[in-house]
Amino acid sequence: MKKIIFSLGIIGIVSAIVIGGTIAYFSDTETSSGNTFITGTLDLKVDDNDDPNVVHVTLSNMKPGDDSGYYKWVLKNVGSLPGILSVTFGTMNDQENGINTPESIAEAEPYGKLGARPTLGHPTNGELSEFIKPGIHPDDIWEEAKPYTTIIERNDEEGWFIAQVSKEVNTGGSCGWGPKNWSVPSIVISQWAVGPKTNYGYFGLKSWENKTFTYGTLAPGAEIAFFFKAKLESNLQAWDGTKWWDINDNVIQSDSVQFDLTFRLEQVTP
Ligand SMILES: [Ca+2]
Ligand SMILES: [Ca+2]
Ligand SMILES: [Ca+2]
Ligand SMILES: [Ca+2]
Repeated sequence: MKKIIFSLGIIGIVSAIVIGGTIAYFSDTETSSGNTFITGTLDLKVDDNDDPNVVHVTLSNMKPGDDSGYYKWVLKNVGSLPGILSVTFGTMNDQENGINTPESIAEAEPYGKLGARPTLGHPTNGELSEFIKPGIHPDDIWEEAKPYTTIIERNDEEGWFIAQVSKEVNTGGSCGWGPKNWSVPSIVISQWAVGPKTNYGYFGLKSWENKTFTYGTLAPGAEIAFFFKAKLESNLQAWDGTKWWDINDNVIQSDSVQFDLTFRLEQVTP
């Protein structure tokens, strides 16, 4: 019996090598004294699609109180080697899309004098990304999710935290990584502070511009989902690192923001 199992094991290994050879994305064969070495593959698929692993997100026509719901992308390592998976938020392409009268009045208000933007004034290319919240304040995590949520890192001045959620429960509005069959993330990346740039840097979605979040190692054949959610509070306010200031909600009228998400699978270096 033992012998039979052993033989099957050999067959399994042989067929795995043969299959690996035929589906290899790139392959390099070097022969020496009858031994063959075949290079492994590193290949990421996003929602079953191949490179360039970039998705475009457009947020427009939003109004205070809106919630985009979760965007979800399933990432799969279809190569033969483990890889380090990460996502990078691209440049926030904010657009003013015209300024109507209420927006013009709001944008003329020197809310910077309240401390949020002392010298910069309003950007003329729109400011939606500064007010979009890709997260939730730790105190606002939904009650049903609290017992399953463990905060791993937290920075209240910059307004973010990272948490681990042990059960498929909705924390109430954050992005991150999660099992592909879940509808919410299990590793929550939260940016809850919004508003114009301060000494602490940008807040809101704008603070994720050109930022990379690493998931960790994705084994060959493994899948994980990335979740993204955008929210506009029903009353726009600005965080300055210590407190909130009221903002005239009309500053974001007709504004839109576009950005890319780039998923990357990189070789694990020993
Ligand atoms: Ca506008
Ligand atoms: Ca503006
Ligand atoms: Ca307001
Ligand atoms: Ca605006």
